[in-house]
Formats: sequence, structure tokens, C-alpha cells
Amino acid sequence: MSNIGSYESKYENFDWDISKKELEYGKDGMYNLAYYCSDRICEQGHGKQTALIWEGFKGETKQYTFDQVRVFSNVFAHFLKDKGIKPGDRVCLFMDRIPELYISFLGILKTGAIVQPLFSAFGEDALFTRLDDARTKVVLTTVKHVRKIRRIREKLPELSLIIVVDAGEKKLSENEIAFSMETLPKQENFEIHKAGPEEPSVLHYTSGTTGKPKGAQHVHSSIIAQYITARWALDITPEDIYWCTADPGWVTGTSYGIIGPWSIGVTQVILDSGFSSEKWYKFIQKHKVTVWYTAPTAIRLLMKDGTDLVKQHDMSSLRYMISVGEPLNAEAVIWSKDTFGMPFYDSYWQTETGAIVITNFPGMEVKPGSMGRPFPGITATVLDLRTFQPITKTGTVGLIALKPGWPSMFRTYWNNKEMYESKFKNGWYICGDRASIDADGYYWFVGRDDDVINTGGHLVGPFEIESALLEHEAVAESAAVGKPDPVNMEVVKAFVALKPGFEPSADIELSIMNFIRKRLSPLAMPQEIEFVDSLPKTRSGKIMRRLLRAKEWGEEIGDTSTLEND
Ligand code: 6R9
Repeated sequence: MSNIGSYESKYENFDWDISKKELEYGKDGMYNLAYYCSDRICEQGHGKQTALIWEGFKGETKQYTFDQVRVFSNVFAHFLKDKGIKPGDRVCLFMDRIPELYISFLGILKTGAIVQPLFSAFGEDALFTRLDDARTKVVLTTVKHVRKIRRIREKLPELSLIIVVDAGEKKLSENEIAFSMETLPKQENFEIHKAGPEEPSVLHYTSGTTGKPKGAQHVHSSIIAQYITARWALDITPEDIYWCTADPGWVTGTSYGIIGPWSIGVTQVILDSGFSSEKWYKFIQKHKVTVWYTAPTAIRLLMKDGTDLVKQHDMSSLRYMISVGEPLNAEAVIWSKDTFGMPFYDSYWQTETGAIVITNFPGMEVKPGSMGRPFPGITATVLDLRTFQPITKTGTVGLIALKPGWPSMFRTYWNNKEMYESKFKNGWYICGDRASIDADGYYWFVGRDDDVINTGGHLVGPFEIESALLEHEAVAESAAVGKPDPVNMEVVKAFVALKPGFEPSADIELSIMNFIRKRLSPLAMPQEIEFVDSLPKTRSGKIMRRLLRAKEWGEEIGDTSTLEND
């Protein structure tokens, strides 16, 4: 199925130069990543290939070739340059997943400005914090979202321009400009800013466990890692139809929703619509999606709606399916294998790493519940929790750590060098997650460094408890956190959302407890189950255990600006 060689041979013989050579990265002194995602594909003779097939929530569609992406991104670049945008200026993208979002991303980079993508669903506070921190100069947005910016504009003296990309004839406020990619004169040429490989490209805000969100700053040469991981870990070829379900407000939606795939020259499909299992299956069927990159929360929702629904659609185009963002429960891997005839492959990485770093490489044996092994070119380990030295004993839980130096690694946190430096210990970058490594070199995720439950001195990961809960027929979603206990310091408390057709009751609770008792060690057994309608999640679908935990401990909740339900 896979078109990639064996993991071992790739890992041993790897050099980032392999990626540079394939991309011809740096030819004629060109390091600007936008060039490699549009102009270069056209120069190679693939300008007529479809780059983007877009479907809106009403079912309307639009389609663009690589040549149109090149020309329209030039239109954006000219426009921004005419308005005085200079290399290094921060330009924010604040819109739904419309074609302009993907195309202007490249247009902004072509000018040498730094692109700052934000979720369009952010409220004013979330928006303000990030625009203020980045000292953003321009926001590109739409009629639907411009009001939120108007309300905070007074407090943002450096925000000099708001560009509304779908304003048409609509009347706008002062210092707002209507723009239309399709009606402005086509721009065959634009002199792309000759960025150096280390010049800033993308600024992605990520919420930590404490304090304000931090801007992870990436550079143009990140494409070296994004290209080769998209080729090898996502197994994308130019012949595929690729669907990444992530919003570019989240790093997955840029690294693997724009840069990686378009540098390969693949056709991408985008669905700008909320989640619905049926809609998703219909979308795959209609566009004959071959490679599908999504997240565990979505997979669990698909599982909830059952296998029959899958069988009612033609899924035969699918060739490879990958997951990211959260632990992929073994149950989901097994379900996908049974249902689609192939498992979801897990991939692990972070906003800070810019690209996949640990993954189930195609062709590699998948161990359900494991994240896989380090991507070629990545030196990974787990460090002892106290000494920060690599752990040599197989199966011992430690901190996931990476040897700095891979191309897509963030270069700093915007305006926060101190926080950046605090992420390094003994020459390792500390990811902030805990895992163990088995005898075959596979990584087994335990939890966020701060999510691990310490009960009576025993470390228990929420993942195994949640996986056990999910196997019960009534459980749709679950989260396990530590709650205070006078004897054991912490005991496990589980939050559970039930599937439709099940109501919370003492009987269900007993049935779940009895069910998981067989699967968990006594230490990991929840002392309590609380039934909830849904779990608090970030916009990228991660369960915010720290919120549930903070409530149990009566602590401050901290930043919740990426909460899905706020
Ligand atoms: C790409 C992305 C990073 C954090 C990371 C970890 C969790 C991501 C995971 C995973 C278990 C996986 N995470 N992938 N946990 N298995 N395959 O998600 O970036 O939003 O910065 O989150 O997400 O905790 O540290 P980001």
C-alpha cells in the first residue's frame, strides 16, 4: 500500500539534505517557502493541476489550479506591498476556511511579512491578547468576523489596517479596505521577497498550562521538515487527493493543510463546515479522498455514529489515514482497521516542533495505542523526571525530549525568550509530555507532563483510563483527572459523556465501574464518575483536562481562550 521504503533503512540513512534536494531548496538563492508551494510547482509544469477543491457549508464549491494559487497569491502580495507592508511585519489571518485564507497565507509570505493565523471563532479577548502580543499591523478578515476586531481596535495602536476580503460593495469603517481576490487585475509576476532560511515565516499561538498564550515563531526553512514528513509520514504523493480536516488556526492546518501538501503539489480538498459523520463520509466519497489526516476527537465521534453509517458510503478511495493532536486510543485503531480495512496511523508533534516528530511510519507495524517511532532525522528520548538524563531502562516513564536542530523547530516564543529557554534541559528540548519507550523503540504516550495523576506515589496516565472507559458501550467521551485525596494525595476521577440513548443513572455507573475494573489496575480505578453532557475542549479538539482538574482542586483555571464552547 505504502510507497515508502522500510522505516529502519530510512532512519539510518537519513539526512535533511534528502529533502532539500527533492525540493531544490535554496536554488537561485530562493528560501521563501511560499515559492515552493506555488511558483515552483508551476515551473515544474504542473500549473494546471488542481491545488484546492473547496466546499462551503451550504455545499457550494470552488476550485483552483496551482497556477491560480500562484497568480492570486501574487494579487495579495502586490496589494499588501502597495499598502506599505514590509518584511517582518505581522499580518493576521482571521477568517473561516475559505479559499482566500489558504491563498493569502502564501501571498503574505511572498512579501516577507510574518503570517499569524488565528481561529475565526476566537472571541474578542482571545483575539486581543494575540494581536497585542504580536504587535500585529494588518488583519485580513471577512464581513462575518470584522466586528470583533472593530470592538478592540482602539486598544491596538499598532493595528493600522483591516482588509475585508469579501466586502464587495459593503460599506466599511475608517481604515478598513474592501478587497476581492477574484476581481482585482491578475498578477502574473511578483518579486518574491528573498527571505533567508532563518527569516521568520509563521507565528502560531499556543496555550500553555499557565499564563498567556505564547507565539511559537517559525522560519522559512521549516519547509524542509514539513515537505519530507508530508511525503513519508503522511505518505502524500502528487497523485493523491488529500484531506486535512484541521483549521489553519491550529498548526496542523498550516504545516499539513498548506505548506507540506502544496510543496508536494498534491490536490487538497477543504470542507468549511462543522462536524457531521455523514457529511464527512459523503465528502470522502464525492472527492475520492485517498489520504486523510484528522484527529482522535473526530475519530471518536465517527465511532459513536457506528460502522453501519460507514458501510453506507463508498470509502474505497481511502489509502492512508493518520491522526494527530491527542492520544489515539487502541480502540480507535482497532475500530478503524475493522471498519475501513486499515488502521489510523498516529503521529505526534507540537506547535513548537512545526512538523511530525514521532509517528507510525507507513509500512511499519502499528502497535495499537503507541504513537510509533521517531521520524528520520529526529533524535528522541525520554528523560528522567528529576535528573533530566536519558532513561536507559525500557518501559520507564519519562519526559519526551528531542535533540534540537531539526529544520521546523520553533526559533523562539515571540517576546518571551525566557519561556523559550525554560524548555531546554541538558541540551534537550523538553516537549512537556510523558511517555515510555518499549524494547522495539515504540513510544507509548502517558499524558501531558501536567496531566499525569500521581496516586499514592504511582503514576497513572489518563490515557489508559479513558481508553478503558471508551470501550464500554454507553461511553461517548471521557476524561480522567486527579482529585485531592487525604491518603493517596490524588485519586482518579472520571468525567463521562454518554452516547445518545443512554441516561446517567446509578445502574450505568455500576456497569461502567464493573467493566473497567477488569481492565485497569486497582490504582487506576476511578473513585468517582461524574456524568457530563460534553467535555471542555480546545478548538483543535483536545480535552482540557486541566480545566476539569483545576475545578477539583479549587484552583485558578488560567487561560481558556481556545476553549471550544466559550
Ligand atoms: C500538532 C499538535 C501538542 C500537544 C502535545 C501532546 C498532544 C499531539 C499527540 C499528542 C498524544 C499524539 N499530542 N499529538 N498526544 N498522541 N499523537 O497537536 O500541536 O496543539 O501544539 O499540541 O498535543 O500533549 O504536546 P499542539
